[in-house]
Amino acid sequence: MGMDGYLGWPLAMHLSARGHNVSGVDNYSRRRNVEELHSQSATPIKSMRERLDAYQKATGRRLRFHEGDLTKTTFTDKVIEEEKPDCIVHLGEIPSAPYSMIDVEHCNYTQTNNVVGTNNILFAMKKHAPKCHLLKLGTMGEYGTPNIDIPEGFFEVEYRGRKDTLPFPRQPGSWYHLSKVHDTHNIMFACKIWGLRSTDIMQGVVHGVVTDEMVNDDLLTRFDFDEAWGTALNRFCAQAVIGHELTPYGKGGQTRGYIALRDSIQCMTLAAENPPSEGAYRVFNQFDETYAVNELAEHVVKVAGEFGLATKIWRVENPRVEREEHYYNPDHEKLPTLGFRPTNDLDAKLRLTIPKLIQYRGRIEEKKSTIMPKIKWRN
Ligand code: NAD
Ligand code: USQ
Repeated sequence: MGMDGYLGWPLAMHLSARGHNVSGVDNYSRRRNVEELHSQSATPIKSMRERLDAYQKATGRRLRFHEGDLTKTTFTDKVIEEEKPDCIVHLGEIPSAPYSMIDVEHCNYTQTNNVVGTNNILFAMKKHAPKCHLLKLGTMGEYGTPNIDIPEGFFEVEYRGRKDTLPFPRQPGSWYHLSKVHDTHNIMFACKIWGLRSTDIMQGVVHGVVTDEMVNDDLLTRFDFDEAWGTALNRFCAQAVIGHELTPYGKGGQTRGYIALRDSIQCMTLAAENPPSEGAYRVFNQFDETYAVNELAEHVVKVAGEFGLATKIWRVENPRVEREEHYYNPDHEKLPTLGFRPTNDLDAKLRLTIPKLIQYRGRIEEKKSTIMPKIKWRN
């Protein structure tokens, strides 16, 4: 679900390359929503039809595809009845915190799209594919930034002399992140009452653009850099390439988990190929390392310098309401136990991303007016 997206397209190719039969769903809303904010992907992405043909030409393998909207119950029901999947990787949501903070329409659009789409999948699974594994992309941002360690989903609590294992508190920082919390509760409930099985992935911020399956540029995935659709490290790389100052917000001590695109693909593949048992709801925290945004900016300045790019850091006023200096220590043991190993270190990953963006510098230049943040958490 969400096969036309930043993660969906490279994941579909990777699963297909491993011999799985892959079918995708998308309504192309990401393309429209980016256009709505007058922005574009730095990489020139092909239409889905062209992507499917280019992939077949390069590999001899064909991916299946259904165009449609997951919030339409009959559409989602029909796709799952027809495909009877063993595993659904659900990436088909609106992923932008700033976009959800624009106004009531964007908040409601994000939350309705995400919560209703997920519920339609759960009900269709119950009816047509009750043994299917739902691999759902949540976000590390569900937990927020508490002043204690963050476990993988659940923790043991002792209160007034009694003990229990409970879901770890969620303290998200945007209407978008809240939509993921609502999904988490709905999925956990569906597993409990219907015996469905699910892995809820709390993923950190993804960065990078190149994966092994992108053997030519017709197979590239999207790469966004504007204030709403670009994520921190990707934005910094794009900024460096056009000589724009890097933009850590506020004090720049905001710390998050970050994961490279190819590592995210590796983790989702491991989770898909190692499903939980019937009725089980499990949570994986998925990231390579944690970094403060100031540290990210420093890494980008250093690696961009190797490509002859002189880059400065500009601490801009923070448009968000968030802690700018805080404790952050999330667990991430379950995926390494399944065999996950990050492919290489952050600087080596930046050395793959930056040259790819240099190739498409003109497309970033064209939309550079979308870089500085204008969407504010408190209007
Ligand atoms: P994306 O927007 O590029 O991909 C999502 C795809 O789903 C898009 O192609 C979009 O058109 C499609 N879609 C959305 N709503 C749909 C609907 N109602 N019906 C059919 N298709 C629909 O986003 P992404 O960056 O690839 O993220 C994928 C998932 O991973 C999201 O759930 C996101 O919240 C989560 N995630 C992303 C990151 C990140 O840094 N990119 C980090 C953590 C979690
Ligand atoms: N930030 C800056 N400067 C920028 C952009 C961002 O300092 O130019 C800061 C933000 O204020 C925030 C941190 O960097 O403190 C991360 O911001 P982000 O835009 O990279 O990430 P976020 O809004 O949290 O959302 C992204 C994806 C979302 C995913 C989430 C994972 O868009 O889909 O769920 O990362 S996580 O952050 O772990 O929740």
